[in-house]
Amino acid sequence: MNQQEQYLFDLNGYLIVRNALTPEQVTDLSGRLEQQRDERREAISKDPVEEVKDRKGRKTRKVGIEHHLGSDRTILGASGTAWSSPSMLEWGGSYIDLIDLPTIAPYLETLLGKNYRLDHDYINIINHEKPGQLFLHGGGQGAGGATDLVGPTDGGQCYYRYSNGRFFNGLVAVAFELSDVKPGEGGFACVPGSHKVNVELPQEWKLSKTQDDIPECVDRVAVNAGDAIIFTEACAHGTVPWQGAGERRTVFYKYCPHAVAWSPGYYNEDHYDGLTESQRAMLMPPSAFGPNEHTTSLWKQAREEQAELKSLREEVESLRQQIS
Ligand SMILES: O=C(O)CCC(=O)C(=O)O
Repeated sequence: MNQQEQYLFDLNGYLIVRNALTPEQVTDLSGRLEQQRDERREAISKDPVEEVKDRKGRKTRKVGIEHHLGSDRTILGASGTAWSSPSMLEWGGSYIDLIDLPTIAPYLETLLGKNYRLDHDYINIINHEKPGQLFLHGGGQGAGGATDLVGPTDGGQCYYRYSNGRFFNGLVAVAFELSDVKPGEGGFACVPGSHKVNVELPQEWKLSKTQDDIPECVDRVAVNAGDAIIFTEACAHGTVPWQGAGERRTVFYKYCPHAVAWSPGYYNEDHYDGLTESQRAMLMPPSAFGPNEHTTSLWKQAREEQAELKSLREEVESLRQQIS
């Protein structure tokens, strides 16, 4: 991350990394996504209720799943434990490579420090059928306010600061664009500089149902397929309603320091083959100690217990079926 980029990030709270992905990676990510969408459409047509649970333990309905794939990691998988929440990492290929991408890693290291972790991932798809609306959220020093999406639980985790020659961020998002987003079409937007603001975003600016309602202080960001937008969650941001002919498909990987946790669900590194040491460290659950010998063995034991629980549950279920 060069001096100019550091200056712009500190000034605006976001940065565009051009060609962060190769055309081959865009093709691979898009292909795997479309395969998932096809499979889900088919599954939903057969069974409209998915075997997933929301944060209150209720079964979630199919609605929106096609447009909001992957996980904000508040949805649990069929076994209903924090280690089983679905993720786009399950799609393999380039979705695994994105965990620790060489074109992005130097930015994350500068913005988060050496030991950071992947907290959650998801994909957002907007098109003329589901254009979405702009809901500005985030805001430095809790300036999103009490009605902010992260406000009610904001214990200061949505922070941004620069001191002693270092950046400090509570959550850094990387938005990988799989399609071109031309000026005026929609997509990522933010209030530049709001990661340092001390006054709550005016209520009437938080929600814009159409592009005409959007306040002037908002930057709307045009990008090409393969570009990545890196932003601090502390910058008030959201998605501009879509007006393009095609579709915007954006993959989000969100990172934080090891001591910070946003998601109540953890990645289970044992679910993925061939991970590098660095990728494994980034998937590790949170702790102030970061990845080291002690935490590695602690979490390994927790994963083993999780696997045992899963197999015991399967055994009980099979006995139950034999009895009934
Ligand atoms: O659509 C976008 O780029 C913004 C997404 C967003 O608001 C978020 O991930 O918190």
